Amino acid sequence: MTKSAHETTTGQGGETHQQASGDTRVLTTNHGMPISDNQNSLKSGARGPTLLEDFVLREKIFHFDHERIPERIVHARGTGAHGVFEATDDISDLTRAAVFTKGEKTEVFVRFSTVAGGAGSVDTPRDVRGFAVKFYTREGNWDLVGNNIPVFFIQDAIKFPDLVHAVKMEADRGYPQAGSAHDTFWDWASLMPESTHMLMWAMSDRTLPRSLRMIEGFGVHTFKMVNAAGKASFVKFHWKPKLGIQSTIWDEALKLQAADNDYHRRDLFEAIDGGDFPEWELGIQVFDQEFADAQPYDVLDATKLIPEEDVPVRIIGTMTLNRNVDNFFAETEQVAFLPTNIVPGIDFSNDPLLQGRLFSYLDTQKSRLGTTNFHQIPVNAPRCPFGNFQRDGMMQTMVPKGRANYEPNSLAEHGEEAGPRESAAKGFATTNLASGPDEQGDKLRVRAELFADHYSQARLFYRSQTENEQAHIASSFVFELSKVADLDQVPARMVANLRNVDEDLAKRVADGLNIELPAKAEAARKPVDMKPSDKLSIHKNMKATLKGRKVGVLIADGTDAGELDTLTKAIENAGAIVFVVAPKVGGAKLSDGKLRKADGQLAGSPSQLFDAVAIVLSDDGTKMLLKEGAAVQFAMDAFGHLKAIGHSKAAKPLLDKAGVEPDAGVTGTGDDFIKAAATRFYDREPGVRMLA
Ligand code: HDE
Repeated sequence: MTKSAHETTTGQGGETHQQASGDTRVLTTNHGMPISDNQNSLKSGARGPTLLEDFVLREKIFHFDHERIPERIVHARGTGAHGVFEATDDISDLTRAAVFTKGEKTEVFVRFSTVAGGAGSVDTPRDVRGFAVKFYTREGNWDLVGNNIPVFFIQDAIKFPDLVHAVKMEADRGYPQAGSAHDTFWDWASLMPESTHMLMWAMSDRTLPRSLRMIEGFGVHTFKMVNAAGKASFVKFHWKPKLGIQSTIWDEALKLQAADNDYHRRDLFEAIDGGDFPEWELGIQVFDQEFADAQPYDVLDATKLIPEEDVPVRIIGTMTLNRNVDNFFAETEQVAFLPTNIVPGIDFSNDPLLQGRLFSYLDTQKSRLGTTNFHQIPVNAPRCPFGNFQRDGMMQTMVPKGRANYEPNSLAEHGEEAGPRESAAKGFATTNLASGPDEQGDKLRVRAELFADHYSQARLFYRSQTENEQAHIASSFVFELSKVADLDQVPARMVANLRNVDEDLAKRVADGLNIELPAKAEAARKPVDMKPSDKLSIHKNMKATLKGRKVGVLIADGTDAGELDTLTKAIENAGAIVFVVAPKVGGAKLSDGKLRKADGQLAGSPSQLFDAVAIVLSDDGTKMLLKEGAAVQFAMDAFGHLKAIGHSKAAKPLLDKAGVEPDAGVTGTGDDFIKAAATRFYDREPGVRMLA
């Protein structure tokens, strides 16, 4: 149902209340009084002063003045959507959580985010993406607040404020916004060897997603699952996108920032709006104490992952995002995720990063949303019945009846409503399964022994990448470190750390910066060689598909109508969206004399917005566009960003001018293009840019 502006939604059930006036068409004050004039303030004479008496003006401006709430200290820029999770496998041997009953469907709300930038920053910086899912289960809300990278920068929550201060805009100058390529971040990172593994991921194409629909998600920490008999197992959570993982490349991401600040949120919104619902599979890695004890890393250390080759990911459900929010502020901005939102059958581990998070998120919601009653905001409220004896507070919207606001009470004996009671059988119970030695004992400000290995998995990650991906990582380090003013100290310190990861990588970065190779940093614990894991590479796991993709088709006056028609049908049949670009947005007059409307004007629709492009022009159209820089750039960037370019024969001079050289990705406009458009041509890269 589409709600009109004058309706308000309140309460847990999301029911719609009509205004007190009884007439839903009449604009009213917040207190229901019908307003006769909402455009002119009350004045003493037509040119006289505005009167204090004007409560309509006062209420409107008062409310407006307070429209903003503090943005999230991290993950401020985000976008959300509703959906459903369906459990597809019987895992009652592992957990008693109702959400995992085979066939059970649970409503979800997901918020994706960047980490460092403010709410008004861009969608495509090099940054980690938040992947936070709220499951409204029948046993209460379960929030799986993860990222698109399976490890984290630090091992202990006490370091988080330092990490965040270092990466966000610098304190004195207020820039740079939304990026890690600056002094304070690399100063901190080069002094923090435990961040090295995460840095490898951050410098890889993982932080340049093509679409939020094409990212993986990870719970990061080790959690526990507990079955009905109380038996606990360790688990790691994974989200796998059905569209496959797909990233852009750095030059493309930079240009995307200029072409469309909102690239990712628009992409997600439009896909859902168009009925192309993004889907992920939820998988778990399950292991026991014996496995944990045998690994060269600590499973409680959030800077480590468990290779999928060692513990395969078992798929247990599917999530489909099928509904956009009705109101960005009410839902996406006000949604409050809490790692402490857990349900019976799932439990925490002693990961010291997770333990710190269990404190942090509740605090932050009170500061952001201003009240302890933030759980009553519709997007946060459980869908199952809930109740306790917590009462009152700012913005209380529930109206509990009767006197029962304490326990124990015996009010029921007098026939009064006595309120809810705890249930040992149904309730959450903390498991006492320890994951190894030292989980209890003396009070110490220390970390467990294996946490001192900072490099083995950074090496594992690097060595699991394709040659091209390794070159991207080396080039990202060079780019980011070249933005550091203190060239003498910081980059050298970073490269000294990288020598513990991989000598070749360290050399490439030093070369790229043109600095001397520094002495190797001393490692707190000698790294070990782990077996490379193909699953850590994007390129080794990419799907050749046009599903969920967008193809830009450049046309102009004179374009062959038949060729265009056949091509667009073929693209659509392959599952992609066709976006027609023309010099004028009103369209182009095709060979059949008919006007073909464009979806975007050439100057505002550069090729970085598309996964592949086709250039369908007549001789005259080509002649005209040879004089249009945006058209030449369209082809040049598509080529430089390693995309397929399909073209009509007549368009060849435009491609020549753009420096497009023939290769497997440069095709005609027939089937060869449809096949090529499903992939990218990474082999082309050494010919178009110098990588480290
Ligand atoms: Fe967060 N994090 N975080 N974080 N985090 C927040 O909570 C924090 C960490 C993650 O879309 C804040 O509501 C601490 C790891 C996501 O609303 C805050 C530590 C992971 C989101 C906070 C971490 C995350 C947040 C800011 C170290 C991946 C966005 C606003 C112990 C597993 C959720 C808010 C959304 C948000 C604290 C580390 C993911 C301040 C103290 C590790 C996806 O509470």
